[in-house]
Amino acid sequence: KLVPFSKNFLWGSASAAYQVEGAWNEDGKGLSVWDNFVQKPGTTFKNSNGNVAVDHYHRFKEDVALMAEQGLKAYRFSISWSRILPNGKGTINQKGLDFYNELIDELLKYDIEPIVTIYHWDLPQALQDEYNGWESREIIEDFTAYAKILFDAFSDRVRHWVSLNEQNVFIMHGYMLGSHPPAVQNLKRMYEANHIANLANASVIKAFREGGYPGKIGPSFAYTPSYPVDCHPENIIANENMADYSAHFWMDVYVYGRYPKVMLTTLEKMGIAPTILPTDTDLLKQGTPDFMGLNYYQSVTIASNPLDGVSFSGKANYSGEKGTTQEAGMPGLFKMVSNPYLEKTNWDWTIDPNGLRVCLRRISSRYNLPVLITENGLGEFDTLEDGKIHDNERINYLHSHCLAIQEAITDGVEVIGYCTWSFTDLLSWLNGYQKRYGFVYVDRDENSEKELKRYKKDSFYWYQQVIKSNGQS
Ligand code: BGP
Repeated sequence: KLVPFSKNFLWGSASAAYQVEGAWNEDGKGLSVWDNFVQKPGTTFKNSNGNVAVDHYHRFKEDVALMAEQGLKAYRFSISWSRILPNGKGTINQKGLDFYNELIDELLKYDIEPIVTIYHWDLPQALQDEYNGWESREIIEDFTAYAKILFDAFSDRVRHWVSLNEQNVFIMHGYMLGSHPPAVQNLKRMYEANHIANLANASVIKAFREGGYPGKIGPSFAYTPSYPVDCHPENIIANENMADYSAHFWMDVYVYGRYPKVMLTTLEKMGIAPTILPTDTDLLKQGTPDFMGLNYYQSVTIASNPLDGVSFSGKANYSGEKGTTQEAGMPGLFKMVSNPYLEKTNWDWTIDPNGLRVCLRRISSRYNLPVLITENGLGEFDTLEDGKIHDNERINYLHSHCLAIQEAITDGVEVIGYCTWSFTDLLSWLNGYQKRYGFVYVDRDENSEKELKRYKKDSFYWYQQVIKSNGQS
């Protein structure tokens, strides 16, 4: 028998500043690395950008009213660093603080709990220019100072803070795949930048504690759990490599303040291990999270990969043409292969609710932390017909994942809440506007903003019932 969701379970939905706000150069906002990156032709799908996005900056009251109509208990959004500090540090832009103050107050008016992400990838360009952003230890102090401004301004009303969103994703895309800014492809620099991001994350959590602010704080991690393709010993080891490489390498540092030994040894052998100073370990151990934020979309299946095998240089599917993803992996460590038991989306992401249960159980058992699911959802083409959007696939996806959460709760995992990705449709970083995730359809093409009218999808009403019945429907 399944254990019911707790009475104060946070049924929520999520977004990120760059993906919804627009107003990229208004009211004193400074440039972010994404504002710059999208100017270069060919960096995103059909050159889509967040200059206007879905204009949440000007329409947040309309969006929050829709959240209230749906009955949301929580809304996770991120703060644009360069809206608060146009140069990344120094003078505060009061209009930036005003915007988020108004947004928070508007949410609270309807009893919607704000969950605030401090960093969702839009690094101030000024810091990239000055010292190469995440590659310099100077960012630790600047990121902490920025976070303290937010704690001072909003912690009277915010109870859950997300420090870094998907460090594993912005670091790997930024420094290995070259598909996010600063679009570097250099593993040595990647592991250095990653280590510095770990220190910055810990420093912010430490500052939160030392400041005596109320509430809880933790990072959001993009956990893609992996399964061995079969029980061949080489595939079992490949899957162990993948688990260390893609999951423990980050979460162990957040929680235990140290890297998994086997992975570190591998990086040392390759000459790409980060420089770890003796004082770093102290800082990491002082900045451990209150909860683990979990972003879950899909699982992967793993096989062994010889030293001259596939790398991550193959084509990724950013267009929605099913079956166009090429095999990828780390030579000598692992590669990803198809799972015959799982369906895939048009972007070749597996649909695997059981994978969410696996993540929840593993986080709970390995780290003994409560979990806040900060993202989960289905990206698809949706069609607007007579003002309606029949997104049954999304309903099925979310429904099966809610069941998996309940199973994990029954297994003994403490789950604080569930934020679907996303509330309104929004910009997908590399996949443009045609890949939609929202409960609310926004009428917008890749390169034409239309009138950005909002339409409630079928899933909007479905989730309304889920919230109303506290997960019983
Ligand atoms: C996560 C990000 C989100 C969001 C989501 C969907 O990695 O935190 O910002 O974009 O993935 O991914 P995509 O837009 O690539 O489909």
